[in-house]
Amino acid sequence: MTSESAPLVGIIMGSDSDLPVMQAAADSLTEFGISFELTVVSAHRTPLRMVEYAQSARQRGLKVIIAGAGGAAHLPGMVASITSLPVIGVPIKSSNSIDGWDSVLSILQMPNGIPVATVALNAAKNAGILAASMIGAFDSAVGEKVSSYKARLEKEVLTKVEKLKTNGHPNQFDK
Ligand code: RP5
Repeated sequence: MTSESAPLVGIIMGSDSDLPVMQAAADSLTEFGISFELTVVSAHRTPLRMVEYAQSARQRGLKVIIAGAGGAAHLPGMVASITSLPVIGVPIKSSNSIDGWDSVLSILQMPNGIPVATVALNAAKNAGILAASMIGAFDSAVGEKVSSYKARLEKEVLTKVEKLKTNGHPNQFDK
C-alpha cells in the first residue's frame, strides 16, 4: 500500500515469480498516488484463497483488481467471474509459458458475460495506468493526474518530432 488510506486497487498474481513484471503496476499506481495492496493468489494452487479474495474485494473497499498470471492463466477470469469489480488482466511470459501466447489467450479470450480488460504481454505498467483511469472516472484529483500524464507523453513525442526536423530527413513531413 502506498499510503495509510484503505487500498483502492488490489494487485494479485499467480506466483512471486510474477512480481518482477507486476511491480510496474505498483510503481504506476504509486506515481498516481493511488493506494493499493499486493499479494500472491493462485487460481490453481490456492483456489479457495482466490474465491475468498474476490468475494471480499468490494466490501473491503477495492475499486479495481489487477490480476497477473502466466501459463494457463485463469486467475483474472476466475476472479472476474466472482466479483462485480472491474478486473484488468496482465498476461505474463513466465517460465512455463509458450512464448506468452498461452497466457495472452487464456486472459483475453473470455466468454461473453465475464469480461477481463486485458493489457499486452507483460504490460503491467499499462494495467496501472488503466486502473488509474478507472479511479479517475469518479475521483477528479486522480483524473487530473492521468490527464497530466497524457499531456507529458504528448509533449515528449512532439519534442521527438522537433528533434527529427532539426536532424533532418530527406522525406521529412514538415508539420
Ligand atoms: C502461474 O505459473 C504463475 O502466475 C506464474 O506465472 C507461473 C509460474 O509459477 P511458479 O512456478 O514460478 O510459481 O500460475
